[in-house]
Amino acid sequence: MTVPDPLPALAAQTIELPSWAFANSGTRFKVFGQPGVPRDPYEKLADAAQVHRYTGVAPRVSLHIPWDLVDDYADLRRHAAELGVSIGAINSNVFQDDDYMLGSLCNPDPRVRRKALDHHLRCIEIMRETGSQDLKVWLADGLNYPGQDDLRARQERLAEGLAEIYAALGPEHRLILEYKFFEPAFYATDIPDWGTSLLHCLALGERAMVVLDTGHHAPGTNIEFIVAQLLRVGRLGAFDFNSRFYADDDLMVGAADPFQLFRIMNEIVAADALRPGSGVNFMLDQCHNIEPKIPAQIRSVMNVQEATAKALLVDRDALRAAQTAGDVLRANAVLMDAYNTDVRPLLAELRTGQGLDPDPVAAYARSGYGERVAAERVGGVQAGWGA
Ligand code: PSV
Ligand code: MN
Ligand code: MN
Repeated sequence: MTVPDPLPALAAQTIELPSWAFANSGTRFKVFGQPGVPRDPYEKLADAAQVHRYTGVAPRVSLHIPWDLVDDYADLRRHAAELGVSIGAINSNVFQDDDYMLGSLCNPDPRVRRKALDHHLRCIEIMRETGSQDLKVWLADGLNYPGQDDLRARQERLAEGLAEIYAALGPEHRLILEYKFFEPAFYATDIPDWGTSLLHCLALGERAMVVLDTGHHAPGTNIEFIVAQLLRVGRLGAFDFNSRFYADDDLMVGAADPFQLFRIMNEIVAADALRPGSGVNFMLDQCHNIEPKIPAQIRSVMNVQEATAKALLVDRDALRAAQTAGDVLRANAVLMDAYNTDVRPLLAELRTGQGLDPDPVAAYARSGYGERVAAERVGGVQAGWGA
């Protein structure tokens, strides 16, 4: 077996947390409030910093604007630094206002398009104020009925809007463009798939990259193929990791299908895209509706680490030899050997070596943080929909 030591790669890995995962969230049927949830973006960062404290690999937090509105972003940036974290991607939210009922950048009304553009320009200012490098664009734009609007005209409006946004970015910034095949629109979504996202990115320039949200595909889609394809052309900008059983469920990554997560991370490792600086931002996009949020984020980070560790244990030489020899069963066995390895002792060793508790969930529970904030904080905010 010729596998390099996985510990250095695991030690260098980072995972970005979503601010909204720490706020109250739910389905369209009910939002269950939890005690101690953050009342503002400052407290969301404090909770995210707990995840980093016990895992050591979650040093950035994505913000969603306007869910995370504050008066002074330089102050929020300082607050993050004091907590040992930094601001990650800025998500431009152009789906909450009544004005956006028929879309944002694709809306047939130029006034609404202008409003959506101006919001993105404000998000770019916030990137400058917070030191964020990624503008993450996900649009809820789409159609519910055939004939409702002109499909091609909407693509032209989209291309025009994205070009204006891209031109406003600094050379240190990236535009990362997310796709989703349905919801909230049910007949046609304006950026439904990786191909549409990639076409727009290619037209924009080399700092435009695709975001792959694992929950945004039809059931049965081979997501690792998309990962491999985007890596080939250097346009995989980021993941929004989560799990789905049926639709865009936003459950904990690795909970529904840990084997899929392994297959994705296997493509990442095979293409040497795990390295910091490889251009792929590993983010979570999840909501914890019935489970406690901070431990759920800790568990999610650990699930990504476990899948990564298994991918790093794939014997690449043996795999290539079996593939070259056309040995189907051997090639599959090499992959499955890695997947079936219990990597928990390895990750415990990693954490101990970093001065962390080998069991982050237990260490967090022992800290008493959850009980403390439940006593201190009254009136936590809702993550988004309806907020
Ligand atoms: C849309 O479903 C999405 O995945 C986008 O990333 C949004 O920004 C996010 O959810 C909000 O949770
Ligand atoms: Mn997402
Ligand atoms: Mn989603």
